[in-house]
Amino acid sequence: MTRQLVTSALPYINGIKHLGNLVGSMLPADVYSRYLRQRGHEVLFICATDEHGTPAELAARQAGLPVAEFCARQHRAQRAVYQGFGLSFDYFGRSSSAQNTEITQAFARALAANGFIEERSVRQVYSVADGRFLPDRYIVGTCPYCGYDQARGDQCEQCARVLDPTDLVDPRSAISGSADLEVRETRHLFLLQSLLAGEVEAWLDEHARDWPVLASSIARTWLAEGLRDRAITRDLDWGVPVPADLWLEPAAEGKVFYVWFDAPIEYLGATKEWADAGGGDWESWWRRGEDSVRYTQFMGKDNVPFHAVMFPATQLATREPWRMVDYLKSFNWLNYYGGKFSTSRHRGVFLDVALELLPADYWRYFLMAHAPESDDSDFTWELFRATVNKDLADTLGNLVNRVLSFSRRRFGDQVPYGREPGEPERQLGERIAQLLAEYEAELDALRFRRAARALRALWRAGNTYLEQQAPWLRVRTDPDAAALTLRTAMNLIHLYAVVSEPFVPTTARVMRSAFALTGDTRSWFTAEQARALDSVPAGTAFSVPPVLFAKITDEQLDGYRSRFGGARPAEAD
Ligand code: B3M
Ligand code: ZN
Repeated sequence: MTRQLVTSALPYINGIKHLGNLVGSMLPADVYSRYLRQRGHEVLFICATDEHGTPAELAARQAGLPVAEFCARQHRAQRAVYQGFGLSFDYFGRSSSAQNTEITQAFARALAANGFIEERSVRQVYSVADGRFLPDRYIVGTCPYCGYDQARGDQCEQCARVLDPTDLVDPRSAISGSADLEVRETRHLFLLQSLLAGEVEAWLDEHARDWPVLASSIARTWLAEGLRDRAITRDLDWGVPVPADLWLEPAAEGKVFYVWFDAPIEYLGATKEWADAGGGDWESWWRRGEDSVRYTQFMGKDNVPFHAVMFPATQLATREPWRMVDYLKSFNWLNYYGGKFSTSRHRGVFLDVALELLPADYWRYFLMAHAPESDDSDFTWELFRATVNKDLADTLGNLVNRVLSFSRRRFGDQVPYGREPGEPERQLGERIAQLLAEYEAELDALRFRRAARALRALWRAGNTYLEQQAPWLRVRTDPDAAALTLRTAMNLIHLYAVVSEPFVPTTARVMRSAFALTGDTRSWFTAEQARALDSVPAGTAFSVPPVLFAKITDEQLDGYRSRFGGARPAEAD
């Protein structure tokens, strides 16, 4: 079995994320990590909060907290929510950690030593009232093209034109509103990416062949537009300090690395945090050596250029044997009634609120079954209800409760024997083994919607078998036949408990613990075991768990729609 390194894009620190963020990175990474562990791989699943940059500073200011304190609190809040969703990170770190600072600075020194860093003077907008340089997007003014008066210095949101801050009419600071702006000279370190374009391209040629089209085409487009040198430092206080020895002239005070420079390095930083907390040897995961590690990344499509082009360029430029991504899984957007989920406008469903409404498994299953893989997909309460009620409540939950409670009523607290399996059971075993193989193939290929479909087909096969055998009727005339059906169904439940775990881990645990199996260490089913359906022998004591999934009622649906807004947003919104 190979060692498997899995990372999810790092959620930004400025607030609790929404369902779209979850399904675009952390949740599929969790499903995949759980699956790999169950298949016997050694897995290291790493994530962290991405804590630097201007948005963090501004959010802290708005909360009236020093930025370090704000980030510490937000980190705890996000961690709690991810725990609530059952995300099985081996470590959930912080990009503001000492470990990340150390590795980021070491990376920068290596880049400088190899001649890939150049100090340049640039002219940038300075806000006198705010006492700081303003990033382009924090300068607002009137768009010279369409007259929109809230256009940002990097782009007009109304006409979508890309702007330069100096294009704006009546520019002012987005932070204070002050118009007292000047253009000042400042010095920054540039990473000479233009020198690395050929290498990155060669690397992509060799490694991106089997990536999903979404990821490889974004990477290609970026490369085709040309890799430009880019500033990797900023005039800010909050961030990884730029070491003094990297500047030509001494004392470039108050400079930190750009957040997108240190954020991907935090994948390594968080691994070192894990190691320092007693986890293991971090370098064995990140230094290319003899032993094989497969590295899979998960992210939304907007993050692809940074992971497929820029971070690889940085890694290559260190001239050190760092592990680079083997497979990059990227996602489109999950929309909310055809419009964007929006953190700033509070549109859509946020993760803390979602968990107050319903248990994690309802969300996990829905999101993965409708993951925006090949296209954007849409969250609507109607679709959510239909999925929960049909797949989770009717198909899986109902089978479990019906079989166990009926068997207890008719045959007592132990799995009944009945008679020897016959042709229907043989056919069922065949079907289950075949569907399980499909499910595995989809998960191996990281096709999550199709994996969810195969899982649903496994659950359905059990329902079909039960309908055909109808033990509820048969029990009157042929109790042994009914007992055989129930025993077989209970074996299905045990199989479902094991193989559904990546998608619905909490429910899987409940299903599994219904059976008093001694030494139940099975972590997966081979084809042969799936065909045999005999992991729960007759005589095993069992209990009937509470209803696994409650159906979402009309009143609930109405309540959700009116609370969260269940309609297409007006175009101008
Ligand atoms: N924090 C995602 C975002 O905020 C960004 C990902 C970093 S991954 C190294 O859009
Ligand atoms: Zn405009």
